[in-house]
Amino acid sequence: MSPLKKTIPEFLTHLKSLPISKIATNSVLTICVGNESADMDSIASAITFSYCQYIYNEISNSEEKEKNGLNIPIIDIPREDLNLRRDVIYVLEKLKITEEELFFIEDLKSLKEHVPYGTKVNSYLVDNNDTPKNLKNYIDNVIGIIDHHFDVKKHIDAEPRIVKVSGSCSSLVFNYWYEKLQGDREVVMNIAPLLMGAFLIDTSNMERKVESSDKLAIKRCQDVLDHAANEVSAQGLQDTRVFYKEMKSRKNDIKGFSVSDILKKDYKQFNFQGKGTKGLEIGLSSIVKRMSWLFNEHDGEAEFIKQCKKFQTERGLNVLVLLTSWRKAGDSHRELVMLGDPNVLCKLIDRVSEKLQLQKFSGKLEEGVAMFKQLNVEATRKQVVPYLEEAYSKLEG
Ligand SMILES: [Mn+2]
Repeated sequence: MSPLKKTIPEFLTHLKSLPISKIATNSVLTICVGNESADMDSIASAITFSYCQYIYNEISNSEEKEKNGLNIPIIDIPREDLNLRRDVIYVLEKLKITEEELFFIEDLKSLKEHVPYGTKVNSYLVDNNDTPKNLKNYIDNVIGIIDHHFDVKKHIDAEPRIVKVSGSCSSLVFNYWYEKLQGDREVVMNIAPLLMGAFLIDTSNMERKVESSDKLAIKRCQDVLDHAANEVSAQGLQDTRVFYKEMKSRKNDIKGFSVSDILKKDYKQFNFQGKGTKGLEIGLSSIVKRMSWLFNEHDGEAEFIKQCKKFQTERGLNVLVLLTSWRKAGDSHRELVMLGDPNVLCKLIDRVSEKLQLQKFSGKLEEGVAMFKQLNVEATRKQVVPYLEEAYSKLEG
């Protein structure tokens, strides 16, 4: 076996200990970022990518090492918002990674302030194929992409540029590095909890959206875990059912959160371009409880909607969309709620209604609120966003 390599927490501590001159070399600071929802998959993908790059550099010759350099995994939210992601916290605890060892938007800002004048920020994007809007002002070049979202065909020269259907992006990141590192057993052991965490959440414990990339990654990972059944680091991962249940119950635990916390916990914002000159600023929150639960917990429908409108104003949104999903007796359920200008809502709904099989159950469209059951339960935000964007792109005026 090769000499012991750094674990992920050791790698992160190492990064935090380095002087800025070692982090930004040759006038370049390289980072790796997931998407702004900062869910399990995005965080797992970014940490895995940066960690594997580091290990790869360590075993490469000095020329190669110099060429690749380090990259810093950035989580695209403010530090204080990590606590809203209880499933992520659970997996990080398993890995003995603490919040202080991670890098958030503030950390990128601080790094950028401290690098020598003229330093460029190059970024790898994972779980995302266009520069996240929160970080637009910090990133100069996109140099590599691994993602499983709709391909917006930007950054065509990125290397690697892997954009394909996969249950979780972490599977694609894992496979990419598994091949480059020739299946290094120790590295697989170290990243296994991140891969398993993201994969199990994204595929609902392998019941939905499992693609060939996921099957390959899990097989590779399980083969290593099976051979290490007695090792501490492999424990708790063999029984995926238990691991999934633990994560899921934490992910679904949003009791006690404010409405604003619920809305920003799994949130993405876009600017859609239409035929007119004006773009549409649209925010989409994925929520793990149904609307009736939210109304109950937050002083009724009127008060909940009032808080949503406040959030909408604070973020300068023309449209706010809530996508709720939950499971009951083994069946999936979804709702889609839209807030915004009645005229725009009406046209958008008209154009996506059939694809999403929307069935109105509450809200007054003339007051700018419409609530639907979404009978097409397979469509997650990954599909809803391009549907709405296409609908908006065809609107007149
Ligand atoms: Mn993802």
